[in-house]
Amino acid sequence: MDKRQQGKRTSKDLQLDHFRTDDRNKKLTTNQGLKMAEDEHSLTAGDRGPTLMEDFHFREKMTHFDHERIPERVVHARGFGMHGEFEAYESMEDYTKAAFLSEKGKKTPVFARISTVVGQRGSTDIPRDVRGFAVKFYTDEGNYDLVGNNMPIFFIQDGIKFPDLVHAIKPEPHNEIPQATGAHDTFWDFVANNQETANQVMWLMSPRALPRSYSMMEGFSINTFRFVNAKGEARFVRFHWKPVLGVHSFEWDEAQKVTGNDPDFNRRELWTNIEMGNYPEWELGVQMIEEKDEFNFDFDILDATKFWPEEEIPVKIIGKMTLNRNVDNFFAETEQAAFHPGHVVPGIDFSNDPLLQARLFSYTDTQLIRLGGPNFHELPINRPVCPFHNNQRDGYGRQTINVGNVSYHKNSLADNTPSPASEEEGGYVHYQEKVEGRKVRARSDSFKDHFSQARMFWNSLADFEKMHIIEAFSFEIGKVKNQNVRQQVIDMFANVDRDMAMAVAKNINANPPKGNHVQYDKKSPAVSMADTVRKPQTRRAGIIVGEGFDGNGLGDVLDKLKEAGITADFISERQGTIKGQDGYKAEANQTFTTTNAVLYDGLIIAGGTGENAMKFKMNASEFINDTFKHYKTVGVTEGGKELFAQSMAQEGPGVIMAGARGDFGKALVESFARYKHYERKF
Ligand code: HDE
Repeated sequence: MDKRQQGKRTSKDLQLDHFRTDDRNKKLTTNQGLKMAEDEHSLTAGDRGPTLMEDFHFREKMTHFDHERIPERVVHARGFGMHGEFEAYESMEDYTKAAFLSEKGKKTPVFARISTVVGQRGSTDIPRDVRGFAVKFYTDEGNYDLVGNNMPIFFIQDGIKFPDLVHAIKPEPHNEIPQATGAHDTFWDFVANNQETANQVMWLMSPRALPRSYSMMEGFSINTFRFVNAKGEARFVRFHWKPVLGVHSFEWDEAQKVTGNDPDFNRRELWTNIEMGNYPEWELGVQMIEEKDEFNFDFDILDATKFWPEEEIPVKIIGKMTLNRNVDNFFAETEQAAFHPGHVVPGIDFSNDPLLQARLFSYTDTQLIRLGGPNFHELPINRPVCPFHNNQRDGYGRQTINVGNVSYHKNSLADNTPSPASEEEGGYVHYQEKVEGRKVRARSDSFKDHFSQARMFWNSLADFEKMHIIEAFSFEIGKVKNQNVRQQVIDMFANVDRDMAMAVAKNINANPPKGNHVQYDKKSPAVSMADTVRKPQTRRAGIIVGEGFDGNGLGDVLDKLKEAGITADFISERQGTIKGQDGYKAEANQTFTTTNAVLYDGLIIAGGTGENAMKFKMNASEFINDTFKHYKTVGVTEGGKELFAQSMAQEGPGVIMAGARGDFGKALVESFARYKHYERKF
């Protein structure tokens, strides 16, 4: 509790105090509070005899252990949660009566959980996958959950297809292979037979599917919601989270190696940065469409497989979220957090987006099995910070002790309380949208263009992103065994871009695609990562040092990196003090085996050697080659030039040679801020 300072704490944090327990320096007891004199031996009849039935301590301890696991989430099983705060930049009263957006500077506690979708709870942080981006706002008017993803669109248009999609992308049911990836027959079979997936699949093949950090990815509501103001006027709205550090991603080769070296990379990175006070931040933006303009676009604004181009519908930035506190207990907080897009507050309402409508059913339903009954709202992490009163009672694990004999409405015994609140008193009133129609199982024709926007995405990308997509398709479809499915996918994506499909067909030895792409020339530059924000903060440098390294050449590099917020590890063949020339010393905290080049945003080569000179060279070369291949910074001091020359790397963009460009440290910081040097050609 030491890190929590009175005064800076949110209402949620203070509420959680009632549930926190610190077991340090306490006597061990049973769950009934009985102090136990022994905890290492079962109660037995004689020291070699059978265990006795009356050993309540053994039974309690073992029974609790036997029941420790709950089902993991059916999707988004692997996630990472953090506490923080949201601050509104201005009053949004003209658009919504939501109190947490009503005043400039108003702060609201939040809990965010970022997740992968497909992999199981124990899988990796860095598969090619969509990331979930769920935020619970503990507002004065009740919990508001913004449950989004890191891409602005989804695979399907109607939620009734969600079980099919998830069955297809999860490991195949007969052998539960492969884990955390869509690179297998059933997923691509689903894609080819459900062509509404085209747009989302293009995004999934792009670098967006491999975020370098959770703090370097966007978040989107995807679904269309409504803002409603106090006058009852409504607008359609979609939400965006824009990371302050910009959008940055791994290469696929890099991601696979990160998985091997540190499958917890993304969560470890955020945990560590939060502990160090480098808090991840995102600005919240909204795109709004007037009701009268509902049909003024060449896509349907209720279709979750379409993004709203930012150039046509600008994003208004309305606040900032800062995540500034790690959880005390992963299970109690992150695992038990229950999000739901239907947790809304007055001023936020739904649209008829058929994907959203299905979600409004699914989330409560899934919590009932996962969290074991209808009282999951009482779990500390899920409790609103405002009071809640109704006539619901009982159920597994009920904690609230409702006093009195009335648990029904209407009543006279308790004077008709708890009573509904009027709209003026903050009561939620659903937007009175007029609806009429025949009951049909059908989809509007306005949902049927599956390729124009997928092509718009392709048209808007930089060369490095297009190359990434071709390589991703080649990997993923290259893993598909069924030739028919492979060909169907190639033919399908020729609708997006014929040359792209041709290139993939060549790589996987499929037939050239039939047909040509749709004629759609519009672009939306905002969907490309090319012009993103580039900052040095939270970047990681590895400095290779061997015995006799060039300490002089490093000069003030360490200070410059630190000033810029870049952390550095010294890497050598062993941990401990490494002696350089001219009396310099470095404390190597990592070795070629405890770490790997892919875990850094760039390397600095300070030269030197090891006990086995050949092995040192081979290790250093491998580190340099990977860093260079993944377009990252390679800095070389005078004494590091020999090691650099022995690698496959070459001078060029992002390779900073000491002495060549004035201030070495400054040039390195700029290069780390830039991160990837895609101008580098192979
Ligand atoms: Fe979810 N989704 N989803 N989803 N989703 C779940 O709820 C579902 C969809 C998203 O960190 C489940 O508590 C359906 C879109 C996130 O705990 C489940 C459909 C988007 C999380 C569920 C979708 C999301 C979930 C599983 C199609 C982005 C993790 C566990 C109609 C806008 C929340 C759970 C967390 C989790 C259903 C589609 C985001 C089964 C039926 C689109 C971030 O209820």
